[in-house]
Amino acid sequence: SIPESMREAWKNFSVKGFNSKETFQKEAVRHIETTLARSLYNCDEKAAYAGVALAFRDRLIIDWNKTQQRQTFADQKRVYYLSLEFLMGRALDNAMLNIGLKTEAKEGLADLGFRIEDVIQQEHDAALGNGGLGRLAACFLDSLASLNYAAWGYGLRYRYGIFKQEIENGYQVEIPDYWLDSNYWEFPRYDVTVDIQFYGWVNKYTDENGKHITSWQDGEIVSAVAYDVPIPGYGTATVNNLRLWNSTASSGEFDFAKFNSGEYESAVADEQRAESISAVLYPNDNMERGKELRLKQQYFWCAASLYDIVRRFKKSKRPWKDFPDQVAIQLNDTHPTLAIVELQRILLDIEGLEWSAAWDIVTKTFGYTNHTVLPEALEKWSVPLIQHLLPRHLEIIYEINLHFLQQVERRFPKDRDMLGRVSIVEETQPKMIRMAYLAIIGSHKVNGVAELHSDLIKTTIFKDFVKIYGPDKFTNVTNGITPRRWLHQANPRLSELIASKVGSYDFLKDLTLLNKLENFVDDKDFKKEWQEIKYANKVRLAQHILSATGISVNPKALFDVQVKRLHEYKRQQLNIFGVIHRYLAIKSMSAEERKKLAPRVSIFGGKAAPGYWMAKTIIHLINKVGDVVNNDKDVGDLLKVVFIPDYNVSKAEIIIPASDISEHISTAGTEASGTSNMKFVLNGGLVIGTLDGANIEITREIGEQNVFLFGNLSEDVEDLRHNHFYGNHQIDPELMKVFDKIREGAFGDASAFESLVAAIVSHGDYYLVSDDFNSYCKTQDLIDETYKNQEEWLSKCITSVARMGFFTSDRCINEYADSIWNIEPLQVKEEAEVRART
Ligand code: GLG
Repeated sequence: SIPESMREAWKNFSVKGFNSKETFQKEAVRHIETTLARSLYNCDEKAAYAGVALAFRDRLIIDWNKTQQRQTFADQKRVYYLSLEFLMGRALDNAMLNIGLKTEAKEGLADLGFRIEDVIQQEHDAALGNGGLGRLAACFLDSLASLNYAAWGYGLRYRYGIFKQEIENGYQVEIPDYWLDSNYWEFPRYDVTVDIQFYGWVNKYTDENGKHITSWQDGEIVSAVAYDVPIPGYGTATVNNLRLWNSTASSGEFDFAKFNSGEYESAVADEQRAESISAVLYPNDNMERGKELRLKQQYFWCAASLYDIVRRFKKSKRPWKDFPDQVAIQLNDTHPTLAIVELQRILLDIEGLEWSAAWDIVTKTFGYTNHTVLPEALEKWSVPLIQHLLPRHLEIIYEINLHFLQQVERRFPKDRDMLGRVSIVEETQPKMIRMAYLAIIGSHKVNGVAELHSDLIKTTIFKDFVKIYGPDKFTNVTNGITPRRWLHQANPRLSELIASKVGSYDFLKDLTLLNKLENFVDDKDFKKEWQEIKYANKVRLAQHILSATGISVNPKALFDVQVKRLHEYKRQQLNIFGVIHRYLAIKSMSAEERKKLAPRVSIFGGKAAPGYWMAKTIIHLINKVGDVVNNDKDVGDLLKVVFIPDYNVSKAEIIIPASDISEHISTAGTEASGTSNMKFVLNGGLVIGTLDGANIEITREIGEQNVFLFGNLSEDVEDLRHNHFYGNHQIDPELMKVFDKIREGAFGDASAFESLVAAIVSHGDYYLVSDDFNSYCKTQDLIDETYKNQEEWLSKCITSVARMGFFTSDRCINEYADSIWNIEPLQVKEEAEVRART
């Protein structure tokens, strides 16, 4: 329908995007001189970064436009990944590598007087997530684009990401992370603005034609404005979209009447209330706190995203029953469960469908991923709160529940208790809505994130639902990580060495090709190079540690790393008690014995939720132990203890490649999967771990002889806990010595650590720290012994990397596509031209 002459004109002038060093330089300098109004004389590294980022953003958006057009013309089914968290980290390096123009940028920058490494360092992390769940979403976006799936992410554009952590006198201090000033990777879409309603009341009436109408009326309106972030695939022209919603006062709502009548302050207050919805990321990992503003965030984001998805579908003019053939929506945990209710509301109240036709569409559209069995993380919202904020949605939830319970009653007429157990409504005071149950009932598939976890949800928290729906509704998709960021970008030298052995960089698109490395396990030169790379990575980390903490560590020592969110179930306390045990052992050794010991650096990092006292106490203890051990002349280089402040994605990229041993030591049955375990092994480090989450599958893939396993099994945990309370609970004697030392005040004021010790000695040791202590320490001794034989150690590392192919997020996304979303990739013709050259 567009006239030929117009097409021609557009074609002549449409932007091509740079593809060489010179054209890159031209674009970067143009942005520095015009967009940023700087020049040769006042361009610092920050400005250079901004210019390069803007040049690459432009480059991405050209392919973004084409991708969106292509996907629309192909009329393809799209997948929408709804996640309250996207822990993206830095974008520039990733964009350069995925497009394949890093070498050009590096050389171009050098001519202009900048080192690319320094420029990359200027970028502020996009830290819109807490931990594994948010980073998984980011890895998924990378794989979806790299595999050419038509996929959009939907999230919130928080003004404040996860707080910045500082350590003062050994305590965690939280600093707000205001990151938007320096974010060059988004496009505001003021034309994509959706009005979102809250509060109000439900009006039911019969119209002049005798039709029953239900309408949600009045209340408060807040606007959602779309901000788009381009997501480049690796070695393909596909650039997908991450759409983040920003809340503002509705333009109709900023009350000029109030403003003119002198109520300026109250008009401003409305504005601020609206903006507060997308203001902050809740900083809790694996823990829900039931705050009203959080529920507002959830509805705001679900409603805006669904409005967008439905509008896109309606453009196709297809009948409603086709909706699930065009749209798959994946719920990343229960946070977006209200989307189920919102779609049902749209279909019923706005589109006028019958209940069962609408519900059929809804359940075929949604899939739900569970990420945890921890009871404190399972979301419940109080009925009065939902009633107040979303009155129509509460009605619909009750009706969903009614239909569901009737169905259950028919199937299990004799099981009276069943109804109470599986009801969406928990009969407490106040009544609570169980979001996980609603998510299961409203989805066609439910998946866990590692085999053990997927089995556990079927036998524990969702057991009744397996009886009701049968086992096929429940499935497993073991998590994965993107090798682009977590190998190629974080560890370029190792990536290059691997490419030189396996023949090309194709392993970054098909990670199973790593298995060719097994041929080189005995190759002396190869091993030497491998070892040198690890050493260089350790030197780089040692430099970071020195500048961040003032502690000097020896890169020749064994680096033992535990970096992840602080949580009792992840058991950083077990690690630090083990460190104290080691310290006491060193103190009691003769000089001769000390000489035989392998020097070790124990490295910790991770944030504690600001309200999680016990987690903060563990950080405090780690720092206090460090103060004592690091300054003890008897100990010297034999043991150093470091807490790296403000662990985030960009720090992970420095820390992970430098690890010899990393710790994944959760109480068996508590860590759904873990994903850092995969990153560490992929970077040539070994792991010490419990038989939990993905550790089990990693062991199966790389071989038991290459993993340091210890501790009780998940099937024994319940009995052990029971015995702690009703049997004879004996604390491990070696652990008792550690506690005695703490209580003596060896690490400062003993009262600061009382609750930490009491949790184990007097309150039942819920996380089985004492039960696993002995086997943990013995396994650490075995690690010392093994490390002494560097040849053997290196063979283990190389063999492990060779067998890690399974853990790419590409495999994981293909499984979701086949077994849950039923979508096919959309092949890109230009792909051949867009090679990854770096
Ligand atoms: C969860 C779990 C992790 C899991 C991650 C991604 O605790 O074990 O690896 O999601 O599925 N809340 C989380 O971070």
